Amino acid sequence: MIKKVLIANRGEIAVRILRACKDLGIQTVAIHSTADSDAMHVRLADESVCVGPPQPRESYLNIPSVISAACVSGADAIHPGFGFLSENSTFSHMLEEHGLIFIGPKADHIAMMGDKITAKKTFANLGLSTVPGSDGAVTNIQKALKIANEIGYPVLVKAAGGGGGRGMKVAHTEADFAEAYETARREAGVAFGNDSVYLEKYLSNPRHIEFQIMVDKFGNYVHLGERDCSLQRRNQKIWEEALSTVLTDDIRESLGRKVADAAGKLGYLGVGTLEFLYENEKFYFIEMNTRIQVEHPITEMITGVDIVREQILIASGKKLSVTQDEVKFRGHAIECRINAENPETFFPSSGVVSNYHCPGGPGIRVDSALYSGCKVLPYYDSLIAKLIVYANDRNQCLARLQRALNEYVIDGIDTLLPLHLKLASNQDIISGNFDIHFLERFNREAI
Ligand code: MV4
Repeated sequence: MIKKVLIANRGEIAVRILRACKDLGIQTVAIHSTADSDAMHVRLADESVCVGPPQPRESYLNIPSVISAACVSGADAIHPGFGFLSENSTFSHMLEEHGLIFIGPKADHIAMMGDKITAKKTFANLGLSTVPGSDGAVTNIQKALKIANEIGYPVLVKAAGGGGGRGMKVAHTEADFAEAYETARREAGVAFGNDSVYLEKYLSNPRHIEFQIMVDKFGNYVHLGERDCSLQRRNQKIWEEALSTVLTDDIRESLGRKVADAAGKLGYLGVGTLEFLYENEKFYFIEMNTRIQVEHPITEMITGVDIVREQILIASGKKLSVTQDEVKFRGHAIECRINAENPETFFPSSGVVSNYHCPGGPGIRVDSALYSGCKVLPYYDSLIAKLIVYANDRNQCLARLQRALNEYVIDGIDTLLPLHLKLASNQDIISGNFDIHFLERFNREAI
């Protein structure tokens, strides 16, 4: 069993991982930048190591500093959380060479899923349906145009190195195609150092639905159902739900089994998420994430499985603590991401939280590193808290969500709390009538 974990992250996810370690009796080491010495994750850890200046590149992303911190503190494993080094296959490979355990999948699988073309091919070969498109990379404009015409417009040009919505261009007609293709290629080359692109039919009004899976080293695997993450803005999810209102129990069971079987056959290790677009009653696999996700708590609430604990157990060479038969879905959960942003312009906000009161009571979970008097810093991601609400059904969950949002006090900075209050009472949200474009329309109509 792992005895000491270094948490290579900050903020709410570092605190979340610390809590799982404490529940398992595992010692914890926090790392922090010079700007974060008073941060909650540092206070709660057994030990802490400063790894550099405020800029992430020089601290939380500084591989030699992070590995040195693990070596001097005697940690035997590193949990990367999400963002930062979590999907860096070089980092995970380097840990192996230092005799350190990376709490995450094998380096090969991280690299494989980092290349969206390889990921798509891999899961298509394992029996998942994918969006109609080019067979792999397109390498010149003439061939690309011919394939785009065959697919039929609108066509999406996607970067192999992209993902999470970065490096995509839509061509609505044949006349638009050359520019979309050239721009996507050029931008991908600059952003990812890889100008490889592929083509897909553009789905105009999909929902974003993802399945959580876990695989141990004995080849046991399960899925934990799906999350509906359609409410997003510029590819930043704002509100997530489990389960989705669009899946029947039968579809969940059959697609869930297909997804888990595919991960099992691949010899994947650890937890992962397979992303799908859902349109006209069909699911299309698009990408796989090889990290713990921001929205994992809603799955924890409806299944009772502690996914971070499972990550640590899997990395320690233990068996999954549940079989598929033991996974039961109960009730409904919603997560609201509380970002330090202006709720209308989404402009990031920083400063001191002058007063903090966090909601509680039945069905409420808050994952956050905030406290009264803490600083919200401009160097890092604006996610400062996650309000996770659970109830027996979706309507009760929405009622509790309103109750909790009204109770929540975060003074001194702008937050998305007022936006969430509006969403929680919006008729389309209440009816479950939304797709990935809902928030753009909602913001436009609000002005
Ligand atoms: C798409 C799509 C429409 N058609 N692919 C954006 C994030 C990346 N994971 C894939 N994305 C999309 N791929 C086809 N063929 C629309 C999106 C998309 C999107 C997907 C999920 C959540 C939010 C999104 C916002 C804009 C576009």
